[in-house]
Amino acid sequence: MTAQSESQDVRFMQTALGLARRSLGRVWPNPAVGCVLTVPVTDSGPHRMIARGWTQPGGRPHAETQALQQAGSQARGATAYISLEPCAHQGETPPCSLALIEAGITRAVIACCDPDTRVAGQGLAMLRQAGIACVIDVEADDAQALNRGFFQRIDQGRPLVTLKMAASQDGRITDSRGSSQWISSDCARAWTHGLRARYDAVFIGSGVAVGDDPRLTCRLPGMAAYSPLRILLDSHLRTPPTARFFSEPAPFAPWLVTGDDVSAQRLTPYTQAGAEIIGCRRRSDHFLDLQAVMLELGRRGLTRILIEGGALATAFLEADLVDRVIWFSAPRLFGDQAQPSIASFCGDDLEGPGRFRRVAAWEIDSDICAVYVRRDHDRRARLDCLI
Ligand code: AOF
Ligand code: ZN
Repeated sequence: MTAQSESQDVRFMQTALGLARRSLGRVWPNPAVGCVLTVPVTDSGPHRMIARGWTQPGGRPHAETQALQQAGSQARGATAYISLEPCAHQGETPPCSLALIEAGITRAVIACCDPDTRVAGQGLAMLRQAGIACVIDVEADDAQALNRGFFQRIDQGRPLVTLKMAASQDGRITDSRGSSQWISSDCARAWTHGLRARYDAVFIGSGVAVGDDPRLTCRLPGMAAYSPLRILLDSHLRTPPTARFFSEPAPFAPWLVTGDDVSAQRLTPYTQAGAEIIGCRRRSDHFLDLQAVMLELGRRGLTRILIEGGALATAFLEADLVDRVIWFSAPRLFGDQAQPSIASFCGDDLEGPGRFRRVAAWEIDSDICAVYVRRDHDRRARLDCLI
């Protein structure tokens, strides 16, 4: 393979990954996949793109189906760039591998294998058996990082967890009067709405629900449909059923996670407010077992969860359930009467050995945003695939 065609493969795969990123947060329980079809401009020259596709909301149709439909008969003899191995199983529609074969694709460039047991190498085998030239592991680090949530749900049973914090320069999450709503700048908050759109669910605890009464939707212009599922963890039902968490119009009914020992009678006002109840077991100290909560969310198909600050941060860090951290620091000082961002933490440094490494930090208006990723994860991935 020439250097030119290798760099062309990388370039088109990056385009496919950019398309996949569009579906992040909207396709659970499925992965977010992008597909680009290309044909040579002249007989042996560089390629041009003829069609693009990405996994559609809800997880179907798959990316390849979309691109093949767009290409029509032009797909004959084309090269397909796909950010995940095409599926090999019969779902509501035939397997994508078969669709690519039938459309007459002659070469497939694939970023990484699909660990779903219904695929797991079989998609690639089908393509090869049909005589399609296959190249695998092109931009694999980025593809793995982008779908880290899907991969993690398959091999660990739980979703990817990103912790988003907004604190003052002296590390407080409320001011001295206990209000925590407006710590970061307007720009940082708008950026957070974009972040919400790329997650399957936003997750808060009762402290945030009672203190801030947040809506947790994506309120960027024209993006209401991108609002993720909202999940509230409230082990002792401290949040009133009148909270905006329950009443705010959103694409999905909210989920309320509480103890599996809570009586149906106490839950009635919440079900009447539209919440779906998830009962989880408690630890001996009466708080919920967070590991069990995350496994239950994984079982229900969630791949990416964004925890929005508050006291839950400490509990999740202590339980070693945080995979990525996005930390906003505002140029403000609230002093020691204000609530600390991390209370009674007995772990080690954020950047300490075995925990996280910082992959980026930049200014958003007057705030600084820093991104940390689990030290052993995604070492060579681009920032775009990590946030
Ligand atoms: C692809 N292209 O765009 C996606 C794929 O429930 P189903 O039938 O939609 O299948 C879900 C599985 O398909 C999912 O677990 C993953 O293995 C694969 N996702 N495959 O060829 C796509 N999203
Ligand atoms: Zn498919």
